[in-house]
Amino acid sequence: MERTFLMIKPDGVQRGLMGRIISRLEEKGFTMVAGKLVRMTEEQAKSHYAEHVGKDFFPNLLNFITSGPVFAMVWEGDDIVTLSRILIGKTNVKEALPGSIRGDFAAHTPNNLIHGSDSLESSKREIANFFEADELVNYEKSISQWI
Ligand code: IDP
Ligand code: MG
Repeated sequence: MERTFLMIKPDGVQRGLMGRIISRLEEKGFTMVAGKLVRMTEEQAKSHYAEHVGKDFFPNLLNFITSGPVFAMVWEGDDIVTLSRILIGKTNVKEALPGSIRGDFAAHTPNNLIHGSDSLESSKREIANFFEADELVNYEKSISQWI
């Protein structure tokens, strides 16, 4: 069982898509183990997107991601790092297929609604950037045997 960091970006919060995005993840069979609405600090955003600091789109990304609240979450499931990225869809909106969250709801690459960790290593670092260990809730869903 893996855990990953998923975050509804400010556009998803402002557009009222939190519920629909969370539904997609629930319907897939994943389990939310932590979630909170937060306004990212500049320092937290630079740490979260450390690999992109210095790229041409970074100033816009930093401005966007700190422009309003985000809904930060930790989700659990088998192979969830890979599977959640498929559910989210490709970064470039021109490549994000219908059926994926970005494919269905995002019309511009910078405003692509949701973040998902790209590896297990990233997920650990990103989770620690938002949550204390005791904020993650361990529980079993009785339906899990059917998923
Ligand atoms: P990801 O969110 O699919 O992992 P990354 O390459 O890690 O994509 O980029 C982080 C975020 O930066 C993207 O989700 C998107 O919001 C933004 N971004 C990435 N590439 C571009 C670009 O070429 N132009 C504008 N924004 C971009
Ligand atoms: Mg990324």
